[in-house]
Amino acid sequence: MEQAVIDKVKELIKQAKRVCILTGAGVSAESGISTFREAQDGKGLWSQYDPKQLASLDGFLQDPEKVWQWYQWRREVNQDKKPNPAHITIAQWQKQAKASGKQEVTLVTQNVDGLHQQAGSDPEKYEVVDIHGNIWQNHCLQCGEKHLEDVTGVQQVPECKSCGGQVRPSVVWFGEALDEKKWQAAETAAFCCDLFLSIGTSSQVYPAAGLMMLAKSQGAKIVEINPEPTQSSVIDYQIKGKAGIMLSKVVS
Ligand code: BV8
Ligand code: ZN
Repeated sequence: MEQAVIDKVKELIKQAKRVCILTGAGVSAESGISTFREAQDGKGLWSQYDPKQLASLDGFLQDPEKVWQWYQWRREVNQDKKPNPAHITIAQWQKQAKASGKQEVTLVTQNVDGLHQQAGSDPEKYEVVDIHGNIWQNHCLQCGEKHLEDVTGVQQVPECKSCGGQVRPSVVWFGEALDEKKWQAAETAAFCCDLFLSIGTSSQVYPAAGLMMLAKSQGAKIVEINPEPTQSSVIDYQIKGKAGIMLSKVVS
């Protein structure tokens, strides 16, 4: 069964004119970055907290120091992580597609780890739309100004140089709206594609999880790559496996 699905998906990728790829934490798993749920490693300092609580505006407002330190811990444990074959295969595919002029490959990622960008997917050319932001950047909660200083090892919440406000990580928290422009680009990519690949995401977080339905509603073929298939009924082809291994099988 598996090989037949892989052959079919390989064919679809070759024929597709416009491809929309949505990635989640699973594509960074083989780089050693724990997925959102594993982030609480069960024994560490943070295991008693719920990530949805910490990764939320309310959580920050209630205890800015605790949320800031959780991000500092995540940045510390992830600063040496490198792109894995999944990130690299996608970036190379995008380059080849662009060079051939025959195919558009838009990558929408829920990940904030910056590994797609490190692998060569270029945010400037809208090749990667990081709809949940970027954990390596910070800005002021009050005035929005970017905080460009290096915050390595800073345990207190930094103060904004312009307005004295609180500096926060430039990620989208639960309960916060996504960046308008980025979300528009993501919706357009899902609406216009003829092939939608959902890779390494549990499809539980909205509005990102709705992109697959949007693609399906306008007739795109839906492919999922995940060792634990989600039960979404709109999926046409399910490849059960790790992104780093399966992607190199279907993208020639
Ligand atoms: C919004 C950045 C509205 C932060 C993230 C009730 C109350 C409150 C809110 C809601 C609610 N119900 C719905 C909502 C909306 C909420 C939501 O969807 N909640 C969920 C939990 C139900 N969404 C929001 O709040 C969004 N904003 O709706 O705003 C609004 C509108 C206008 C004005 C004001 C407000 C914002 C959502 C963004 C949250 N930020 N990240 C940070 O990182 O610190 S989400 C974060 O979690 C990730 O970015 C990611 O999106 C998500 C985790 O999901 P996945 O990436 O799928 O990862 P997960 O661990 O779940 O799964 C990993 C998968 O990989 C698994 O399936 C596994 O099998 C697979 N895998 C493992 N290994 C591999 C693999 N796959 C391939 N290869 C492998 N090797
Ligand atoms: Zn400010």
